[in-house]
Amino acid sequence: MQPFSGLALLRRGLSGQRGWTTQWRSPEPKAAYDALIVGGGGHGLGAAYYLAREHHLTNIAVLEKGWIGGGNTGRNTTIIRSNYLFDESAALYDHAVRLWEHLSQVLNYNVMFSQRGVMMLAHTVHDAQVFKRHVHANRVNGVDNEWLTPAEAKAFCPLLNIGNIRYPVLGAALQRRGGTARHDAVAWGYARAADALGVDIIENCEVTGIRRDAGGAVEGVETTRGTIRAPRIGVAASGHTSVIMKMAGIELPLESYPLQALVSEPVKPVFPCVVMSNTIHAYISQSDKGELVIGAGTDAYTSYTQRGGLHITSHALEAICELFPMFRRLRMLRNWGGIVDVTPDRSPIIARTPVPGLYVNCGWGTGGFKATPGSAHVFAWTIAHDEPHPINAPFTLERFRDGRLIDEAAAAAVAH
Ligand code: FAD
Ligand code: PYC
Repeated sequence: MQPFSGLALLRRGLSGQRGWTTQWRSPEPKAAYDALIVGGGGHGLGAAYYLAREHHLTNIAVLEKGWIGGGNTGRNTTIIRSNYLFDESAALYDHAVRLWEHLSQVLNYNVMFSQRGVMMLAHTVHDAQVFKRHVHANRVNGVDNEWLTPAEAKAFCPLLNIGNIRYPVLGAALQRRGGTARHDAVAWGYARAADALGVDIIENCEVTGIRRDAGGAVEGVETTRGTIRAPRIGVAASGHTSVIMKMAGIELPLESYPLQALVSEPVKPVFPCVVMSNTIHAYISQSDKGELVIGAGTDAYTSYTQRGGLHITSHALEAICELFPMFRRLRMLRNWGGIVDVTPDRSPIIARTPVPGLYVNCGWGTGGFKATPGSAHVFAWTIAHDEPHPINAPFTLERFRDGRLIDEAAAAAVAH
């Protein structure tokens, strides 16, 4: 895309946007492709982009049942960090952070990545011990993380109330390279770049069945827009992954829960960073539009309902108002939910499956947005080579059978 001067932009806007072109094509599905990606969120679109750019597989399509980015990619609170405990996770999430650092330039699309720092509050002795363990483990892995005293935490985020509150702030872990990005720009940026390399992005196309040949390998999908054949299929459908994998006879260790968030009316820039508190189930940042972006823990029950609920919202707001009393008089604009796919060890599955030609990228639970470029990059590798990239080799489906779990329940940092 050519950059416009302010005047050129104004002229185009006033001319009814004449001359503007769409950012990606809207093709009819072909009868056959070399590979299909199911799910047009960041992970699916990113995987298609890396398949085309790095593995030269361009006769491929992304099938999305709704509109791209309409799932969790466009519903999340955009927190990016890599302060996970285990070596395997540090390698995966920091791979993503390193790709985020150049993503706008690589895609020539401003994803508004802002490394404003993510601070995780400790309210109990147990929290403090866990976070200090994370700080040390992260540093061993070359991932930045530091322990702050309550006074240092307040200096970093001056609105924080460290006074006499129900859950006192005993300290905090700060990852300065963490931050936020503009969620739908990530979907749009990958879509535009993938389309430019020849990838077909097909919206309003729900996968309703997976076809297998006599030997059991995949040979295509049934969709609401007809049968599409392909010898390789990658599924990146977050909360609906288990529904799709069941079509191929595979049962996954996933539970799908709603995760809710809300935003306030927009205000002037007042909040310089991201603050999270797992113990009291709330976290907060400020978007570039000025809205305070606030989230809660997962709902208590499994469900496919993408709605917000007042009881969850009020619980999160009680916590936020105690930590940041100056927000007590802010009005809230809207709330919503997304469906997150949670594994028993709170780590993702990025792997081949027992069905030849079928690959899965799922189990990101409450925390997959931060991983988008890294996850997409290694998933594309896995599909192209029919074997995992060294970074995702530990994130198999078999680990749940073999007991090689990567337990990141504490690093997930959002209560489930
Ligand atoms: P999605 O973006 O959900 O894409 C999957 C797509 O598959 C969807 O568009 C869906 O329509 C499509 N699909 C489903 N079934 C079919 C079918 N049968 N046929 C065709 N298409 C299908 N993560 C963080 O790292 N930081 C955060 O701050 C954060 N906050 C969150 C806050 C909320 C409220 C929620 C809900 C999630 C949050 N997450 C966060 C998690 C994060 O959003 C997800 O892990 C991530 O976006 C998953 O991306 P994806 O591309 O795998 O899935
Ligand atoms: O994984 O950092 C995270 C996160 C924050 C809010 C939801 N998930």
